[in-house]
Amino acid sequence: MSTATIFDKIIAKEIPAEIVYEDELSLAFKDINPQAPVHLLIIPKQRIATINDLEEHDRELVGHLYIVAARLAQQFGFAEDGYRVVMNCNEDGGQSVYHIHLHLLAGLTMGWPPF
Ligand code: DGP
Repeated sequence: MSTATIFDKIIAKEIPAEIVYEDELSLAFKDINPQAPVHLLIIPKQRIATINDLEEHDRELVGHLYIVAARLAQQFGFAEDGYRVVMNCNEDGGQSVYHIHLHLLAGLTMGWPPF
């Protein structure tokens, strides 16, 4: 079992977050340190530390996170202009919270590659 993170406290509503979507499997909220005009985090309520820890039975859950991201992009009105969805993994990938999360970034024209 992985170690609890700050995201468990957000899921439990023990600390505040600007929640923009919630269902039985997932939660989406504004990133505390936004890297774009719109920067949302979409997380599973179930704690999974990194992409490396995903198992076959998580297939549907991960798909669900992407569908939530797409719906939020539509809802926030930037689906057509475009946006970026990214999941960082471990130190070199830039992960700082060890509870998987999709970053949904939008509201500007992004460059590539991201380093
Ligand atoms: P990553 O570096 O990929 O693990 O992204 C973690 C993100 O989580 C980072 O962009 C900042 C955000 N974050 C960390 N702590 C909090 C918090 O307490 N509240 C909110 N809303 N976001 C947080």
